[in-house]
Amino acid sequence: MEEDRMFVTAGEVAVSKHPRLKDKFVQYGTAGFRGRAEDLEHVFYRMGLLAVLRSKAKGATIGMMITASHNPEHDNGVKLVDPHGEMLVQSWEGLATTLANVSDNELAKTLSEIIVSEGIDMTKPASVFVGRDTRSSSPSLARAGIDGITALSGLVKDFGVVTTPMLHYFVTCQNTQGAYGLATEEGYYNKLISAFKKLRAEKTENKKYIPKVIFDGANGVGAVKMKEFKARLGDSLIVEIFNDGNGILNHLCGADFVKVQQKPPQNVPLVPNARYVSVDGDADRIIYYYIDDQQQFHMLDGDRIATLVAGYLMELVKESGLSLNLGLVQTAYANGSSTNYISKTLKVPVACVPTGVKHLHHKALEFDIGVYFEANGHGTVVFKQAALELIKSTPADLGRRDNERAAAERLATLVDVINQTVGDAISDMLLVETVLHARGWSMEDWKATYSDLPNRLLKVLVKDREVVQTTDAERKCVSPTGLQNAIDCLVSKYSEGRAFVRPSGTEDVVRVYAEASTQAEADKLAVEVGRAVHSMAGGVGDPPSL
Ligand code: 16G
Ligand code: MG
Repeated sequence: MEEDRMFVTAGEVAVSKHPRLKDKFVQYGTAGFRGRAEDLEHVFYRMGLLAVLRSKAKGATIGMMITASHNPEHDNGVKLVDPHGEMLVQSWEGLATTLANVSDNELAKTLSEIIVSEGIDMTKPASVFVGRDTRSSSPSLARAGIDGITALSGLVKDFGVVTTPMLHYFVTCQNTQGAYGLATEEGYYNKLISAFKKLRAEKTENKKYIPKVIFDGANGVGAVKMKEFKARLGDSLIVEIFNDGNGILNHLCGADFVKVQQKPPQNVPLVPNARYVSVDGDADRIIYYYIDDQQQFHMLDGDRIATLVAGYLMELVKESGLSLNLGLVQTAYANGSSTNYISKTLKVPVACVPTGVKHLHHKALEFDIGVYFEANGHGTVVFKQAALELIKSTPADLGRRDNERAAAERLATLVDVINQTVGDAISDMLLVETVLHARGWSMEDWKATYSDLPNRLLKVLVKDREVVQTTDAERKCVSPTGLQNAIDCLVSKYSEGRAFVRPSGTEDVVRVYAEASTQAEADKLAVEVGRAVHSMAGGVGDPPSL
């Protein structure tokens, strides 16, 4: 059969151009495949093959993004993007893992097995959009991926260097026949920036908002694309770009560095009360921060962005008189104070799901308007189609009051500032800037909405992280037996104490999170819980300390 011949050729290309050199197991995890770039060439080739099968299976364009996000420069990674910009469906993660690990000789057979098990019609066309970050290994790995796509006669559109959320956006635009926007860079900039400027044109009373941000691009694609935004934003928002690509990617800079180290990045001038943002290596995460008059550092992370945005959207929904339900989705990492503030003060319902964008995104789709954010700065807002139609038709509905129509109009414009397909650092920045502008807030005003509970993150090296298993959105540990009891006992000694442990999806470690009423207590609780993990879950090396 035709496909058998094609699969044999795909196997031959694997052997001749992208052979699997080491027998090292790789797994498609929460963010696709990640690891040392030099070990991954065959994986990229095979993901090109799989992208073609996925495209045929869905009858739609699929995305292939080459990035290792906030990992060091020497790493790389690949993830596939499903037709509506979602992460690859979970059932295919297993297929990806299988395909990546078989020997070159078994490749043709494995491809045949996949088309049988998934009922794929190989006569259907296939189209794959490819994007990559700025890593030095990305061009050649993208080439390997593209070789995989062409080996199975898939159509390729190579977008070159783009942020992860831009690629998600292009895939969605393509599969909605342009209804979501144009699948081009210019289309993307235009949609976001014209909505942003339109909202800016409205006056604000409070002059505490200053239209200027200092931007840390992590020496990655975020800096490259922010330059494009800056050129188009004009004086609607002044952006000063640092870590713009002259230094090492993600090294002592970027959103992950700032979030984990709780300090400003390198190579950025520190001006008291100025507004700072850092994005990560593929620009799908963002963290805000500032330095006060006493040189004290204050971080406004994903929880803060979520509460700011959800609070503002809630106000617009109420003002517009539309009956739309709005909810916020968080993970166990969300600061307890943010959950309290949003649910008790702002009265927005909150759901908690396991870590990983796919879980948050999926849950958010259950609301008419779903806001989701991980504390680490990844998040966005998603709108149900019916909700969107209602919002967009309200401004012209003369049966409604003027203030209702005006609020709906604002909401409708705000929708276009948002990249709904996945968390997008730059789009999120424009969204935050819009809300701060509308409220006339300084960073201090934003920060004053609630006080974070002090917290500490730790990681514990273990022989096998899978020994630790959790339930209840990772908030309870069910294995090893007795560990949850031990955690409960430790937590009960602390005022406002809370702690949980979970196996990392991206590193060979168990993560520990603890919060308490003071930093010293949060630190102590984290260490105690870390030691319990170390002794009960097969810790390696010394028990954790700070
Ligand atoms: C991945 C996830 C991110 C999550 C992180 C947790 C995606 C696209 N990314 O980067 O959402 O916060 O993993 O890492 O889903 P961990 O499992 O090592 O703690
Ligand atoms: Mg990222």
